[in-house]
Amino acid sequence: MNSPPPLWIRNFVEGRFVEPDPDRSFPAVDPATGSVIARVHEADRALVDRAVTGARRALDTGWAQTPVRERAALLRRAADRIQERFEEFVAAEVADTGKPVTQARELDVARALTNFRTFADVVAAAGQESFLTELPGGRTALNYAVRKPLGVVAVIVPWNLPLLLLTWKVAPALACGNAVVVKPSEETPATATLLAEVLAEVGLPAGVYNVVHGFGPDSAGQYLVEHPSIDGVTFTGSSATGAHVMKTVAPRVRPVSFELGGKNAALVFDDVDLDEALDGLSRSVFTNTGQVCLCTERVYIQRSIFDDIAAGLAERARALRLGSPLDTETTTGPLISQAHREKVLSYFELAEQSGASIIAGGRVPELGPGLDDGSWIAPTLWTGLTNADRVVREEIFGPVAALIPFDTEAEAIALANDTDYGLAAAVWTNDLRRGHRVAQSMRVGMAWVNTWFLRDLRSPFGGVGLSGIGREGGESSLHFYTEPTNVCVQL
Ligand code: NAD
Ligand code: 6OD
Repeated sequence: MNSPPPLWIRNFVEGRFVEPDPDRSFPAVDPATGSVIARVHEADRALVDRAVTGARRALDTGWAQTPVRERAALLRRAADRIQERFEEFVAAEVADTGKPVTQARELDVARALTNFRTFADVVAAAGQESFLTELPGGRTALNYAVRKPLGVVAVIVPWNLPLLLLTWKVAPALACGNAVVVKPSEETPATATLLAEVLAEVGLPAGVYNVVHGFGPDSAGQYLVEHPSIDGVTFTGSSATGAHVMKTVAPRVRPVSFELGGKNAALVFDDVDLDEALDGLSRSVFTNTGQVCLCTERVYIQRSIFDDIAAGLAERARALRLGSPLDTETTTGPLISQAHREKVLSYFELAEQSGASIIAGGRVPELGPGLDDGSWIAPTLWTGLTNADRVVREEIFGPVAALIPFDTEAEAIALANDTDYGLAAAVWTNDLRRGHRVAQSMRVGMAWVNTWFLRDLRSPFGGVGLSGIGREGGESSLHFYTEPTNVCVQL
């Protein structure tokens, strides 16, 4: 019997899907089941070149000059069209990542709509900087900055929140009149491809949005960042890859915006409402199976409530429901791949070697036929570790956290800031003054008080140290995706 032809995930270049080459392809795997769900056409250097060259042509033949109100209207139509095709996006994201369908609906795809609508509003409301300069003799000069698109922007994104993170960059880039060449993660190619259909349907000119599939080194990612016609790179991914990308673009002095890894701390003070803090902590450790750059992997707890918080968090970890992503009762999906699970498990071993006690999880769960070939892992909590241990210093990117006691506020701040990363922190306290004080003393890009991952997309997002370079969000995005020309007129 003949097997059915594979479902192809294709590259999108110059406004068209490219005929796939079976000799240059790789499988897309559902991490919940381990089964192959599609084949992905890996772009070669020539195809990446066509994408970049086509993007440049699209810019030069009119997109860069399109009036802002037209670009904003197009972004709004894109959001409306994603809404119409909502369940297709949900299904594609769930199949690629294994994440629970409820999360895909409420977070991933919902945020794609909001990303497009927010940046339509932001760009429509944006003004220009101007200064009236007083000169000797009573004369004046008018300085004003004209903002122009950055140009052809390489957009490279990871697998954890594929559509959310992609549209977080594509929406402002298009709003500002750029053309983009997108390289989604090799693990999650589907929704970037679906977005190509949507953007074509709502009338985005050919060549403005391109998708090239493949890996990083010696593949589409590297070909893209090496391309001499790229005007800037916006990248979300690991700190190691970010450093590599920076080195690649350095000889051509291209701007980069980097949203990188994290080893985020939560600081829990003894005045908290225990249940409220525990619900928040549980969300911040386990959301998306711990595969969110903002997830908490270090929980510092004031000693007098350490046992209560440890017991309550362990209870919540055990209550999480691992299972079919399509079951609306499922709270927790698999890790993205077997390779990533190997990495996470290597930290389980390290924790054991460092003398940690496991108070929840610590193993590969058995979920029964159909799921046992997936890359599942039990949500896991350790006590007995210190900031000196690798498990507490390195990003693991799984549903795990180390729980560590502290005595004083000063000690908590020092422990939380004792990291090479600097993405996010969450402070849990009912003392308003302490909340502000501690949050402001965190060496991070984003600090929350009594909440986590609450986002206003107009506020700056990014990290310090190994966690990144630059900020995106609201005005910060407009700054990255445009170049100003200052005009000075003596009056
Ligand atoms: P990764 O760095 O391995 O890959 C990210 C992307 O870069 C992928 O598309 C990959 O194919 C591409 N890539 C890899 N090598 C490349 C190269 N040499 N040149 C060009 N492109 C290359 O990261 P990942 O494993 O996909 O994602 C997990 C990491 O992303 C974690 O470290 C996580 O913290 C980080 N992350 C950060 C944020 C943030 O906003 N700060 C958000 C999400 C994820
Ligand atoms: O909420 C966002 O805009 C954002 N960039 C989230 C990043 C999550 C990291 O995994």
